[in-house]
Amino acid sequence: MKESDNLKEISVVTNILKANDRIAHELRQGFYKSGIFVINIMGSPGAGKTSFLEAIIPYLIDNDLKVGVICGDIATTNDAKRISKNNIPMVQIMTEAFGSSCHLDATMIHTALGQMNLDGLDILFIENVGNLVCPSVFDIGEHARMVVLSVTEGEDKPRKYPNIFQKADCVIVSKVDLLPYLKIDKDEIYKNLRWVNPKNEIIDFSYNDKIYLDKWMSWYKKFIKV
Ligand SMILES: Nc1nc2c(ncn2[C@@H]2O[C@H](COP(=O)(O)OP(=O)(O)OP(=O)(O)O)[C@@H](O)[C@H]2O)c(=O)[nH]1
Ligand SMILES: [Mg+2]
Repeated sequence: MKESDNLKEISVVTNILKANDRIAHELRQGFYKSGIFVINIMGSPGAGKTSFLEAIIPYLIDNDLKVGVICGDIATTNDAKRISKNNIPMVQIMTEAFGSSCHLDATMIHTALGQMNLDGLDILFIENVGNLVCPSVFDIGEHARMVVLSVTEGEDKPRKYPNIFQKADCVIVSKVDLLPYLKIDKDEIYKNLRWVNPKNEIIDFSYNDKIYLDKWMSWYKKFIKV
């Protein structure tokens, strides 16, 4: 391959990201005008993204907030089925229709919004495709980024996949109820998260205990005021 071919490839990737960022910027402006706060939830496959949503949605509804969800997966409508029990506006994106993409992008979100009733929504959660790498590169018009990191993934993941944690506003350390059964040092997970990003909020989570939802709510209220 000639050096000039390499350069062409780089410029194509740059153009794709630029086009994505333009659409994401327009989406964010639209959300802002409609008073919808948008949270992009990322994390490894099985980290507990949907479980967090299953816990937080009824809690937010009880707090008089209107919530919508876009779920992203390569295949299946499993997550949508779990979330739909709450009877809220929601859409499942299956990226196999977009070449089995390992992340969501702004065009997919734009398409999904065309199928949703956003009237009166306060919060729109977007559950990204399970992956610790690619979702961090694509702006999807969100106002905040959350990463769900389960304690079963090991202490070193923030250092191995730093980008996603560097760009996060909030990290949920999930499945803490399993700690007594694992050889995992939670302090070490926190230390590694702080090492890659000293600023983001870190909140423990287990679907067994509502106290973690109160902590998330405190972060949310603080964040939307800034
Ligand atoms: N013990 C325990 N298990 C959990 C917790 N949260 C999630 N799990 C389990 O972890 C598994 C994966 O959870 P999901 O919520 O489907 O994970 P996800 O990140 O949405 O997965 P993908 O969408 O496939 O990437 C399920 O079997 C959950 O029951 C938790 O707080 N404690
Ligand atoms: Mg899920």
